[in-house]
Amino acid sequence: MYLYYLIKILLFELLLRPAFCANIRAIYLFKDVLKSNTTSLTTSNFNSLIIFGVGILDDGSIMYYSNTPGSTDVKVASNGAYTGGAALAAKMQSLKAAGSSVTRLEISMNSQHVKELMAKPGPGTGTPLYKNFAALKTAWGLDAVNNDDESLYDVASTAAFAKMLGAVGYKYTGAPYTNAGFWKALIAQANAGRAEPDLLFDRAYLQCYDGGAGNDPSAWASSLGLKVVPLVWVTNDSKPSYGTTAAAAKTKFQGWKERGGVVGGGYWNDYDIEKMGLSYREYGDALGSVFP
Ligand SMILES: *[C@@H]1O[C@H](CO)[C@@H](O)[C@H](O)[C@H]1NC(C)=O
Ligand SMILES: CC(=O)N[C@H]1CO[C@H](CO)[C@@H](O)[C@@H]1O
Repeated sequence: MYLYYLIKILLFELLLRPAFCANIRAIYLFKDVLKSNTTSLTTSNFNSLIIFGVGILDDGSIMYYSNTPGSTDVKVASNGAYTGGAALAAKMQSLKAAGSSVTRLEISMNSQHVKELMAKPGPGTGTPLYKNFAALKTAWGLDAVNNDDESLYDVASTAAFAKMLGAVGYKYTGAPYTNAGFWKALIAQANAGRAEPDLLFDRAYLQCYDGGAGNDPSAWASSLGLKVVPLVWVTNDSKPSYGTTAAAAKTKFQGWKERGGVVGGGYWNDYDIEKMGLSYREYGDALGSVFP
């Protein structure tokens, strides 16, 4: 009898628990990846890295904006080819290499030029934009594109863009802090005709700091029809009132998990962790203890 229960529990733990137990542990990389402590970043319990500061130009080229003192902006894809250089590609590829806890790499971008380019020349496979995203995906080993739209909020063109990226082979995600109506409509259009685990828009990283400080992840999950990944801002000297220590983050994540509707948690951002002399490991382990 005892053995029977033991086997039953073991089977549950091994086979079923991973499916029930969501465990996204994310961090946004605001700092130039070439200047970050990626050794520490990839060995601190995070499984999802989101590279901030990617943007599109009017000809469909893709930029990586540095956001870091002493760094320069780099055109990373143009005319259908990767143009970001071997060192940057090697660094990106290293983030998911053997020994890393990271299994998913996303790039995060705003909505600039999306509407114009979806109108003309459109989302076709022969367009510079399509080819540039395909080249960048291969060069950097990317899994998803994260939409950090905080201004355009145009459902039709954004859904067309998301589907184009889906055709390239990306997943699509969002970083909402407000305008749940937009995100709900976008998710519905992007995921039309799809079901788990084949959703195109498969993650919503919900900003729960600054403009989104009052957000309730559980309520957002209900209105979006998709469980969310709440984000908090690490200790920072820019807006200290939104700064969250690793211990405080753990308490917040635990509370949100108990209320339901969340599938992990994450942080804004690596730059501040390094600038403030904080520990990736402590922040990663705070997530690990709530979302193992
Ligand atoms: C990266 O972080 C680790 C852990 O905090 C530290 O031991 C190491 O010296 C750092 N490396 C660099 C290059 O700053
Ligand atoms: C991501 C971000 O805005 N970080 C800021 C934290 O505070 C420092 C100091 O004010 C800024 O330089 C960073 O940009």
